[in-house]
Amino acid sequence: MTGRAVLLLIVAIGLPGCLHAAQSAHVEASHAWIRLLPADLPAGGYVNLKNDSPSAVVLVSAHSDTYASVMLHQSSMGPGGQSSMAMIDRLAIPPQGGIDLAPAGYHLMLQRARHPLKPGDTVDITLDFADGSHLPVQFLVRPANTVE
Ligand SMILES: [Cu+2]
Repeated sequence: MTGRAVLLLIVAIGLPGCLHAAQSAHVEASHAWIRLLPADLPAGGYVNLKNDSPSAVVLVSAHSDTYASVMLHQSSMGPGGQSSMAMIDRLAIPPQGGIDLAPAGYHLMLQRARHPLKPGDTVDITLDFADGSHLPVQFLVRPANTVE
């Protein structure tokens, strides 16, 4: 079987689970990962998002069966060089453009894991957009000292 055939097969098998919600046709997610922190510390979720449509797509929330709380956050550097973060309620992905959720910038703040996680695990997180569409994304759990 060629690589392309395998990919098509995976897509075909994956489809039935998505039929209950309109899947975003225009946003593509890649490089999705979670920085796992010790104990019960909140973990950061990162992903590169690309929008191939002629209009902006707005990310408004995300949810997961694995975490009781998933929030959109933005980290920023204060005047004293202190890093802080704030909740945001929308994040626009420009038309024919992209936005990266990455350390020290936009991220998903993941809190209260419902079961213990370890590096190498995968976590399903669904991104919710303002137009009512959703995008399920599989995030790879990576260790706290991961350098990006
Ligand atoms: Cu945060």
